[in-house]
Amino acid sequence: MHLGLGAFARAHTAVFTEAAMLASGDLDWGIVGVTQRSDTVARQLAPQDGLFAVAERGEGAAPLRVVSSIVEAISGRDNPEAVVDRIAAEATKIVTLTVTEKGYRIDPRTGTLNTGDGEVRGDLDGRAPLTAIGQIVRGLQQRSSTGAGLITIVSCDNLPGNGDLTGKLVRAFAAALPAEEAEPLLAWLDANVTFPNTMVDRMVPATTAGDLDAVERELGLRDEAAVVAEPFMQWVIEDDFAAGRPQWEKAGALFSDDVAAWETAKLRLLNASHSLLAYLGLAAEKATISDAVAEDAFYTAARRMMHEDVLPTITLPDGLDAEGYCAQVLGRFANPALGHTTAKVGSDGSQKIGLRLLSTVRGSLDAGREPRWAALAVAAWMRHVATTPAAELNDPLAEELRAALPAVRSADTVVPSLLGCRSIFDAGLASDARFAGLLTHWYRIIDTHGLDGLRNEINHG
Ligand code: CS2
Repeated sequence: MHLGLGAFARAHTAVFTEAAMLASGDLDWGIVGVTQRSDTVARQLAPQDGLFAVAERGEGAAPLRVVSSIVEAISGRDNPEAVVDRIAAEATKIVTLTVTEKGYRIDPRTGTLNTGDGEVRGDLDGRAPLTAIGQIVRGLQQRSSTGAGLITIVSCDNLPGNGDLTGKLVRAFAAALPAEEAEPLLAWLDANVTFPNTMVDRMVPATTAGDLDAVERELGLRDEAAVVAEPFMQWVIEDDFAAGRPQWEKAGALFSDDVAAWETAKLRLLNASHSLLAYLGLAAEKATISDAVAEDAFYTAARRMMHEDVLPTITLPDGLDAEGYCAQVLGRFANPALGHTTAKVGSDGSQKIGLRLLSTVRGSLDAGREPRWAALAVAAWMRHVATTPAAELNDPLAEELRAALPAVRSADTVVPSLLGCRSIFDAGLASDARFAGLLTHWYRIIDTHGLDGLRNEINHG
């Protein structure tokens, strides 16, 4: 089962799974994909028998590939009972998920499931579940009563300790059920379900109409579910599977006991500089990440953030060379054929900056250093929030952010107002004068001196 059948899942998990099956000859696997909020991909894949093309873009691109590992695509919104039944089915051995940060419905104040969230409440109250965690728990609950046996839940989202976190959320949901249901279910979960941690990596932009036309010319067929992706792909997985798995290592996945270190490195180096470039790019009207990184000053800011703010605050996994990794990441951002938009990477900032950037800010401040570049990224995000027309801000906390913003918007008013959002900044960070000073400094430069001011400050400040 795969929950969250977006472009990333098709270009990553489905490709790894098919490649593993072909390389190992173990053909007994197939993916039932579930779309979460929108049924578009399920509707696109159904008449194509689940087949779709992956078009790699950029240097080293492989020829167009038609992927056949998805055997069924269902709309979770329209068929929630089917999702529960499939998770409960004896034939299902693994549930993978790519539902994005916001799909986990975490309460940022507690770090666990937000049981006050209306959708989570709806699922807890017993309707056919619509949230990912609700779907998993209801499926597992049914599984526990039919004796369908062991199963593995694999989060493939950009969250630190994504497996441990998913296990925690699943248990929190189970514990919030009436006691007579909760107790046996929690005991069953302990004995029957594993939640390995993973780190996933591949840049996959949203497919455009132009991409579909290009694929049609190459393939000679119209493929409504085609995806484009960079050539690079990586998957690091903790080998903790309760009921078997495809031999993903034969497709290049790395099984490791040190996934946490891989995930931290990827989130704070790659995703953090992706966000930095997205918000600087949005401020300077650059439509794509490759346009943003082509601006020398922005390239410098990303590079210096990685080297000066991030690397001193993390421990790299064995086998990862810092210099090589950072250079490779910047090279991947520069891929001009990918068309990864700054708007897409800049979306859902409230869900991303804490994990990607504030972790580095905190680590640097604790060590007595100024997180100059990570603060630039946060300031650029703040300015994006303050200058984007209310209806256009693509963020699940848009309402809360809008309510926090002052009527008159300048560095001196926006920074303290947004720092007051406890869903994003904890009290310690919000009251740190060094951090506030850096944010105000950068915000003012972006706001009043524009691109030239930024160039000047980044290069000579
Ligand atoms: C990006 C990621 O949209 C975003 O927030 O930073 O989706 C990024 O492209 C992937 O994590 C790369 O593996």
